Amino acid sequence: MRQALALGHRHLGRTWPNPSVGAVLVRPTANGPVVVGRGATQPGGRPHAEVVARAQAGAAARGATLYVTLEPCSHVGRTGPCADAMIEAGVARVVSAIEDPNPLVAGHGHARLAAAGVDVVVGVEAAAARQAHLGHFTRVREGRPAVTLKLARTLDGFAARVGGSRLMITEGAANARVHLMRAHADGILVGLGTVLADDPALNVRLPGMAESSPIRIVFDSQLNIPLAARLVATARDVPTWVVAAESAPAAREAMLVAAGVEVLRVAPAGAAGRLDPAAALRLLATRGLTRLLCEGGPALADALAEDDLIDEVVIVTGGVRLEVAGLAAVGPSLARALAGMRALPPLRAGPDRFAFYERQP
Ligand code: AOF
Ligand code: ZN
Repeated sequence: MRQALALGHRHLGRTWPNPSVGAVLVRPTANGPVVVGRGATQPGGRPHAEVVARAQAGAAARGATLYVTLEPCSHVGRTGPCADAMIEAGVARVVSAIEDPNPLVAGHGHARLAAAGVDVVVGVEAAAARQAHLGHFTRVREGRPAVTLKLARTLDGFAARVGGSRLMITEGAANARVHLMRAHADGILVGLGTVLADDPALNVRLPGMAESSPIRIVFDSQLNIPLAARLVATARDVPTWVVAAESAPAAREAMLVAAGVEVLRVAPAGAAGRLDPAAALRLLATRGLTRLLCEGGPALADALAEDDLIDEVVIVTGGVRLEVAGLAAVGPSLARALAGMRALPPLRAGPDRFAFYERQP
């Protein structure tokens, strides 16, 4: 099952609207069990993991055990159900980590296998699988993508200078790790303030991983993003969505669209034309996004925390000090949210430190 989880992990960020599932087919032989097929959900969400593993195994799937990180599907989507494919292939046993919360599946996949005489075991590595498929769970159950907040802060706790000129907080090894986090997200979210302060590119700049750049998303209620911003200037290379309130000027929308940006309107707007973060996330889920990495800034992070929309937090503390008072990295609502979260083991990357927090189950 751990191998299956590792296989699914490889395609995180590339299978939306589907979860990235991993599957391993193992066949008993006189010399002990042998892996005969491996699969992960393919980029774009199809084919499903089980079908990939089965194709690799060929006739060796007969009598094999399938280890799979999510219940095999039972619905007819763009192809037939994975449960039926396993039955046809003669798979003898299915070890599944967790039930699929998708109401089209929701136990029917396991039941179908069992009814066909397949030995079914459910619940192996369930916690790891729930974590791996967190975005699928939040999208199906809450109608929103899972949100991981990443914030960088100086040793003295600041995210930026007051007035907001660009401030580099972390270095090489930490930055590479952040780029990997980006690659595993479906979308990267920032507020307009971060665009104005940092003019970020928000792409994946790891060797060989340029194609893993997720969709770049800006919450910008009134469409004030400058046309000269890097995100706008490169919108034809990496998809860029700007989420705005209904009240934002149509003329601005036309200019952004001409530059290759996609503008999404959220209704109803919150107070004074502001975006309601929960409604904006719901819209992103209807577009198929399951996993968002929010890279700030502090105002957006606090607004998300206030509405209880953050599932995971990653705080990267760089080795530098600002020395003067700057913009606090952690606002009051985020501090409250963090106090209720569970801290996971920290990690060092050069002089920088990563602290991880997750929502209590
Ligand atoms: C599986 N194996 O590898 C994945 C599954 O639109 P479709 O037909 O591709 O179905 C999408 C649903 O299938 C998705 O919402 C989730 O419930 C399940 N994903 N199931 O058996 C897989 N990715
Ligand atoms: Zn399937």
